[in-house]
Amino acid sequence: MAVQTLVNPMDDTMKSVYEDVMTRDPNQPEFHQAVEEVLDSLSPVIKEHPEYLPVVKAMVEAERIIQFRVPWYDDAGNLQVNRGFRIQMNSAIGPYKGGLRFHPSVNQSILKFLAFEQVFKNSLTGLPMGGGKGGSDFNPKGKTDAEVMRFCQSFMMELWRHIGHNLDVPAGDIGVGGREIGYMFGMYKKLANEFTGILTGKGPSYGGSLIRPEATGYGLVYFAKEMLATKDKSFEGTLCSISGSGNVAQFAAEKVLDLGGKVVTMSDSSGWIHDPSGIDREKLNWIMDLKNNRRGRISEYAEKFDGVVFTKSEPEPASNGIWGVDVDVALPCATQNEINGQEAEMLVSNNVIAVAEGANMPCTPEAVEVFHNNGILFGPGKASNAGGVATSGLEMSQNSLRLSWTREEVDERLHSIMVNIHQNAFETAAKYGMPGNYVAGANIAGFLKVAEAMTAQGLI
Ligand code: NDP
Ligand code: 2IT
Repeated sequence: MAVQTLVNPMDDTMKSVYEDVMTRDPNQPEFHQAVEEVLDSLSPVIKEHPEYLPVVKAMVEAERIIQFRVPWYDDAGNLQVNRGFRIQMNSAIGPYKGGLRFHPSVNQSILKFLAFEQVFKNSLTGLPMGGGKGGSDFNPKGKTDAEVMRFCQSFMMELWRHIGHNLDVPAGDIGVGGREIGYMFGMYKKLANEFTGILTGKGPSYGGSLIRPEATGYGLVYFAKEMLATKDKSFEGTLCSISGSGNVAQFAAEKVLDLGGKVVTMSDSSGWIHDPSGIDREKLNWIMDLKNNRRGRISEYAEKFDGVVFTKSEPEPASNGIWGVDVDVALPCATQNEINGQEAEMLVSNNVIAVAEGANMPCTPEAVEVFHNNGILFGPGKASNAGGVATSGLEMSQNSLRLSWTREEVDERLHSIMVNIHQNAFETAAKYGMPGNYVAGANIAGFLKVAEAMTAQGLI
């Protein structure tokens, strides 16, 4: 049965908010895309709560945007100059919280879309975290450790004055993992002359939470498991395609294997591999070493293991056929807009049961419409990938308490947060007349908490 979607659902009030957003920042297509989807979902809420219209108008404007120069010296002694950003989007329910992305494509539009989505995602976790995002157009690929360290130190030399453990707590995202967090933490500690939980995703020896590296991927699969259960299905025996081979993709694959599924694809920005015999634990460990230690390309997997086909992607993003593989569950875990309408049709024609977003906004609006119109279970990133930031919230709690929880304790909390997010999105969608539409459910549930807090605080 098709999920009830709204065709041109934005009413006139929401349309005027959207037009203002586009007029103010006409060159920010990713931000427009993220805002449009939320405004589509909110029309029925504003009908019920007209007092929340000013909240919507305020929420589409960042509380503060910081942009700065990041000068650093490469190994040859040449000065390189990058651009750094931090978008402090909304602090109504807690300190700004969200990752840092280092990728050549980074600009205000991409970071504003990510910061905007983060506000709703963080609200859904039930933890006291506002929304933010930051990063740089720095490309870590091909840089030496020493160059990455000098870049991170220079980046933090400016960012440190704008953040704080009760003000804004960054973490990782694309291109920012344990290595970069470590270098930035060290610089912050030196400049501020204090040891606090200023960043999450830290190493376990200096205040990091166990399970934080695994959390986004594990949480994604916990969420997808809940979606499948609504149709009396499970991961046992399912075929899964995963895109990306970074942090989120690696641990999504691990959890799919734990639950008895078979992963047949992974990718990076140069292409994708199809392994019909399945990426088992041993092969996944090999990928983790390839990507995390040797920093190699996924094409090497096809050279190493028999029966694997590597397909080059030209140009980005990574797809170019990956979504044509016949699977039951698809987990896009690379980057934004990696599944378009046509690719969604390909998944549907292969009878995909569920698609859950590990990446932020990997499915275009056309793709989401295809899934909804064909009754495919669809988990939007702000719900399905919230496990990462939720566990960052748990890292902040442990830092404040000055103690560490066990793996089992953190994993249990992560699991129950994902079950709650699923239930909240599912029930909210039904309550507002769109049963099965997790996009509407997540947007509305995330919004209501922030709207109440902003209203109580006087919309300043
Ligand atoms: P990583 O940098 O660890 O991995 C990113 C993966 O995606 C790599 O395989 C990379 O390929 C590929 N990729 C990146 N950009 C592109 C592109 N433009 N085209 C094709 N492939 C691309 O990042 P994460 O795994 O942390 O992040 C992946 C996604 O998940 C992002 O959308 C991020 O915002 C989202 N996310 C991350 C969370 C986290 O906790 N880390 C939490 C919630 C969401 P290559 O190796 O060639 O660069
Ligand atoms: O998109 C995301 O939720 C993240 N990159 C994680 C943010 C965080 O603060 O852990």
